[in-house]
Formats: sequence, C-alpha cells, structure tokens
Amino acid sequence: MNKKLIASAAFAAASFCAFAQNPVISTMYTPDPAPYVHGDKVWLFVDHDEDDATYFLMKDWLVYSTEDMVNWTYHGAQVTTATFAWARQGDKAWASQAVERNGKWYWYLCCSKANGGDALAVAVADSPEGPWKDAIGAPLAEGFSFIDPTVFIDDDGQAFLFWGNKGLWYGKLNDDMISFVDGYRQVPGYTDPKSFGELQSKMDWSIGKERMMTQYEEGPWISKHNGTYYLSYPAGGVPEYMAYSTAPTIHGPWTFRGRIMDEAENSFTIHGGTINFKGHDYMFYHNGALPNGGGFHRATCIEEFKYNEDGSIPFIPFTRKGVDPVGTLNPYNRVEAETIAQSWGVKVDRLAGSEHYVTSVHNGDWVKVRNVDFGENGAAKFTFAAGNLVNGGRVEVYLDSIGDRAAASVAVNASGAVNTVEMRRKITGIHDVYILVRGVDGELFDLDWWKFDE
Ligand code: FUB
Repeated sequence: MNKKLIASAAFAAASFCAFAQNPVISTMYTPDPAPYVHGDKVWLFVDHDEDDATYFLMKDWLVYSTEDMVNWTYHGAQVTTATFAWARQGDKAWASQAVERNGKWYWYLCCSKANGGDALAVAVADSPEGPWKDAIGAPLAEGFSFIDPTVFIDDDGQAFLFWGNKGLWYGKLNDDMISFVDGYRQVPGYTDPKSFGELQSKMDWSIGKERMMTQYEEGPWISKHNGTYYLSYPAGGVPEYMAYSTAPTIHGPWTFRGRIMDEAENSFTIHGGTINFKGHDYMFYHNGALPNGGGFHRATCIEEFKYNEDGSIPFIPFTRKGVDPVGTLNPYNRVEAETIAQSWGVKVDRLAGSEHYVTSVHNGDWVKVRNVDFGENGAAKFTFAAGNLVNGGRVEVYLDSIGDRAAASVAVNASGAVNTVEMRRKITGIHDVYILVRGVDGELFDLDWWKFDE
C-alpha cells in the first residue's frame, strides 16, 4: 500500500474507533483475561495468541496495568514456557490468574508437561514486573484437562484454587501458596444440574463416546459479593457462553444462575472474570473482534455491570464502546509509549523486565491515550523519545481526532533521540491524544516515551 493510502486507512480507523474501547488491547492478541485489583491499579494477566497461529499457539503470558480502566500499560512477556524447565516448550501457555499475598505475587498458569499431559504451574515474584521464577520446580498438580486455574483468597485469609475442563476441581492452598492443605477434589455438585445447569449430552474424546455433563465447560472464576460466593465460567460447550453459579460457602452447595454473556463475537471460546475497582463492577472477557481476529486470535474486552438488588448478575450485553475512564492521565509525567488506549498498526516488544517499547512502527501508525488532563495552565512543549531508528520520520500530536493540523510535530532522526518542540498552541483541559507517525515506506523507529511541559 502506498503512503497516502496507509495514512488514509489509519485516519479512517481512528475515526471509526474514536469512541470504541473494546477490545482494550490492540498491539497483541490477549485471551483469557485475569484482572487483579491492587491499591489504585488493576493488573491484567493474559495469555497470548501468536499472530501466525492456525490452532492454539501460545508461548508466553503478558502483564498490563491501568489506573483509569482505559489507558493500559504493557509490562512485558513476564513468564514464558521456558520459566518451567519441566514444561513442553513454545506451546500451550494457556489461561492463568495471579494474586498478591504478603508482598509476594503468585501466578497460577497451565501448560503441558514435556512428555505430554496437562499441568498447573505456579510462578512467584516480588512484583508483577518480575522477575518471575518457577515457585516449585515441578507442576503444582497434573491430570487430564487440568487447565484454567483461578485463585481466590477469602476474607479470613484462606486461599483456594479452582480449575478444570471436563471436570471442576478445587483445593485449599497452604499459606505458602504452592501446596494444598489436604489435596484437591471435585467441586461438590459438579455433576448436578441444579448446581451447574441442565444436563447436556456431549462427545467426550477422552473416553471416545457421548456422556452427560452439566453446562460447566472450563475457565472458572471465583469471587465474593455481599457474603455470597460466585463461580462464573464458560458454559454449554463450544461456542461457549458465560454462565454463573452461586453458593453460601466456598464448598457449596452451588446453584446454577444462568447466562451472564452470550457467545463471544468471532470466537468459539469466552473466558474472563469480574472485579470491583473504584466502586465499579467490571466483567472481563475475550472475543475475536480485532483485525485478523478469530478463535485463535482473541482479545481482551471489558463491560461494566451492576449487581441486581437480590445479588444476581444481570445479563451483560457486549459493547464496542466498552467502559468509561475512571481517572485521568497526567501528561506532565513521562508517559511510556506502551501506555495505550487504542492503536493502529503497531506492536510491542516480547521482553521480560521493566523496559518496554512500541515497535513495528510504519507510516500512518498511531497510538492513542484517553482522558489526558492538561490542566488550566496548559501544555506549551512536547517531548518525544524514539529508539531503534531504521528510517527517520516525524511524530505528530493530534487532540481528540486525527485531522489536518497537528498540535505539535517532532522530527525523529536518531536512535535514542529525545526531541522537544513548542506546541503550535497551548493545550488546556482534558483531551484524547493521538501520537501519529509519518515517514517513508518500511519500518521507521520504536516509540519509547513522551511527555508535555507547561
Ligand atoms: O486459551 C486457551 C484455552 O482456551 C483456555 O485455557 C480456555 O479457557 C479457552 O479460553
């Protein structure tokens, strides 16, 4: 495509998605979202569908965070199958969930053992930004369809792990978070339609014949609201919809409560969970709605919902709009380029550690951040830092939409260059900010960070 066409495609994309927040991450495919609220941040742990996947092809797990629910900062591919020496490498890095306890972070993941067979793994770190290491040096548990772990710490400090496809198991975790108090077992009522939905007949390839199962499929997520335990899960076989059950205790008895979400757009799986953040309840899930999306190219989405008076979860419709910001972004602090609300064309690195950047940047590509508060005094200068120069070009700043006249324009002609320019006019108040790149055909340079000054 020539430069002009690329640029107009980017402008069209920018106007089409000006008010769309779903999917929330557009630089990578991010299935099986597991959000975790910690202080004033939501940390998001996801797996990662490879761009060239033709079936499930997943090699690493990624970390993101936000303070405002719309601008998500990428923190890298912190754990890979290589973290677990006993695991099959380069594949089956499937669903996960992480939690903090006494200053340590525990990330429960699932993968395959080197010689085959499903296993649950635990990684441990002092912070979500790592470094993460195998907490045990062996699987935490292994068995057929031992996938999709979800961890929950109750109000009294007791931690539980639930998991499973074609079976739903749970166990009480010791305080060390890496062993079970007294083993694990099937969740009571797992085969009971009152607990997990009307029985359905389904082909079970493990036994080579049809067998009767409940609606429960996989991807359990445990939460608690007003003293009631909630277990939400993909249900009904593929294509999956999202259902939930509730119980007065973590051990049951569970009661099936029905459908929360429909089958996901363009994806035969759905998977996610709920959090409460800054007084809002959110449901995270994935769909296949990104460009080139599909069942093996899934992306995290979020919807806000409100519990009904009786504690039930209402049916939650899918939206493109997604959630509203619950905070503003301060442009006078250095903003990492990998803090993004939406983007067009770009990717991010695949590194662990705390240094990350936006890469694969071509003419017409852009990143956007939302709800940027320039205050009353206003911004007079814009500073931009680039890395890894392949070809020189320019970075242009647009406010609220990409139009004819940029608010600032910076030349980029050296790796590591940090360039400051005067704004064409002073910017006050709250705006969305687009950082648009222009240059020759081919890859240009990486985006490192930017900031404004008064
Ligand atoms: O992402 C791989 C698998 O697909 C997950 O483990 C399941 O829950 C389904 O989403």
